[in-house]
Amino acid sequence: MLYGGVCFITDRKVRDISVEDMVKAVLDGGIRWIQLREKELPRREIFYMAERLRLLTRQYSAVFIVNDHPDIALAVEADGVHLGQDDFPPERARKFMGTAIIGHSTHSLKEAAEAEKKGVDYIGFGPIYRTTTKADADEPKGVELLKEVTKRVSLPVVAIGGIRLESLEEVFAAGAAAVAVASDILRASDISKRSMEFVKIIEKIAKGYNRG
Ligand code: 3NM
Repeated sequence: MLYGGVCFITDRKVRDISVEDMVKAVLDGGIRWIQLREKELPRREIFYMAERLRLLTRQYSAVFIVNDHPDIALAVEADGVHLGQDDFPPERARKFMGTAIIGHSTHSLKEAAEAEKKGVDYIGFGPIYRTTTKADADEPKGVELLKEVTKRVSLPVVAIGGIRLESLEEVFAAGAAAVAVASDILRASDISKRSMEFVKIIEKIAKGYNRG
């Protein structure tokens, strides 16, 4: 599994608390992969937010990824950047990001296959299920297409979009290396407890696979 198998994606629209509070709660629940995804604030604010989250994630030895902004990722010494189809080209980001992690969003088999030539470390594929978190999300792609992508593409595939605790069995069975989750964790009454449930179920699934 990639970086513990679950990436938490920040979203202030789903839950009206500070990103520091949500990330702290998620880290306390045991998740060790955080992505700062901030679409509304000026880049200056995103930079300061990223700087604070870098400090926090370092205290937990967690992987920290900045969405959309390779310069901010480098400036705060994040572990990497996640780039969408309309963001800075990942193959060019590779040139100045060295060995930092580069993730890339894909929404079709074609995009997933093309990502293999871009020198990225993993791809996101989705939305697997219906999601309201991403404003311009496609129609759900479903687990059958996810299965096809994981079969055809050698990069680790991170399943995203409407992922819930109840979806974990089937998305990992479809070959996902990890899941990326926002609302299922943020809507929970206890964010830490929900995060812990994700970690526990994924550990159990991973053990099952090891037994082969
Ligand atoms: N990207 P939730 S779906 C950020 O399909 C994002 O690339 C997607 O949030 C894609 O877990 C998505 O609340 C939203 O559905 C993920």
